[in-house]
Amino acid sequence: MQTRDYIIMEDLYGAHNYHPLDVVISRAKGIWMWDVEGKKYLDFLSAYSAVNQGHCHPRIVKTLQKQAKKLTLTSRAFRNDQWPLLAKELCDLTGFEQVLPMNSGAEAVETALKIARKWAYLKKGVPQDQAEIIACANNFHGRTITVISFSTEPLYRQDFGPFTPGFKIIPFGDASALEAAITPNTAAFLVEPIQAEAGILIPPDGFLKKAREICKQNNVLFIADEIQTGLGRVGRLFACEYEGIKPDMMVIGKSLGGGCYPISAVLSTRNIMEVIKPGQHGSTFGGNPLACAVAREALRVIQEENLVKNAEEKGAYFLERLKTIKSRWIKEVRGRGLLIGIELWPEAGGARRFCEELMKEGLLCKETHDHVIRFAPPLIISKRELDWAFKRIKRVFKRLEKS
Ligand code: IF1
Repeated sequence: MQTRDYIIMEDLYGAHNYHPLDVVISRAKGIWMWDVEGKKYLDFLSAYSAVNQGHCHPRIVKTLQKQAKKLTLTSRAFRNDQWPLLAKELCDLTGFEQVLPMNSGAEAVETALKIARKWAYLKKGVPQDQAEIIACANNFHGRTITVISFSTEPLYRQDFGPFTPGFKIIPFGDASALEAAITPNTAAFLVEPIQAEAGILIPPDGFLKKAREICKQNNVLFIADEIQTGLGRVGRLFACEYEGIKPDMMVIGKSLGGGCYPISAVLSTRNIMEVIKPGQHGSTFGGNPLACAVAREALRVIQEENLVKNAEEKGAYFLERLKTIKSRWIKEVRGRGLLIGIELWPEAGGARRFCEELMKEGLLCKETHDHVIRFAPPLIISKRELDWAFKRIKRVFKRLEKS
């Protein structure tokens, strides 16, 4: 079968909830991917930061294989010998006290919201069913009905109502709006420290710190969604570190599974986590030994291969190089670590056609919304490989400007 055959089959039998680039990948290693015809590409997306450690990382794959032969699933009806170790290692790494394991990012976000509501009733004394949670405009936290209930993107909400009540929206980066939105019934403030899907939007300096203080003063939980920004992507282990803040709850996912296995988690303090009692929340696959073994190795790889530092250094280098591209179509180049966006003016005709041209050059990336080209290579990338990519990006800008 060739590329075209796979595409025809996918479009016939697969639901059309995506509009992927027309490339069919069958193999990948490190930062490279190969399509079914054997053409090689540089992965400049990392499955939306789920493959920070690089594709098929030998250590992670080996751990996956070893654990798969030993024990894969017990459910939480019984205990297994991997989950306690992952929970402890995550706490040691992050400074949180307890972890609740789930599978997908959206599930972990929902879990954090459930904990926050219960905390509001049990610990803060909010009257039953009155808890409010504040989120930010242009947020992205996943696709479940509750999570899209506080999305501000019509595309994600259209015809999916009725929605879950109890959410309020403030502009991203506006601390006084947060302060004004808080009432005695506010349970939590949920925020992405950098809004990735919204177009790699970095909040004004001091916003997260101020928001954190406001939450503390008002007995409101500060929940950071580090699902995409976390685990090294932005040049710190977590994006919140840029402002030296520690959330009450943090949600992680994506490359926690090393690109091999889905796993997500909510981290918090004992005092908050203890509001959840046996039977009140769970998941068949949450905390399964296969996921936990993979996640433990995925975390070790991030630390032992210095991926956080590499993301910081290579990201800064690449950002500077991108800024040297002279094009009337570029509105702004911005990013932190290896989460970088090029925002185009509308005259550029949309980011999608740039991604399609880059694909022809052997570089795979994905636009976000209409006008931002997003770059997020695996964190193992070298300077030489970034130079390779840069040459092609520059070439594509030149070519499209002429056409
Ligand atoms: C898709 C976006 C990225 C996330 C944050 C929670 C989740 C995500 C900050 C939910 C997921 C993914 C979902 C994926 C595309 C991708 C994405 F463009 F849609 F926004 F990365 F930028 N919080 N982001 O970024 O995690 O349930 O998917 O495991 O196609 O929906 P999930």
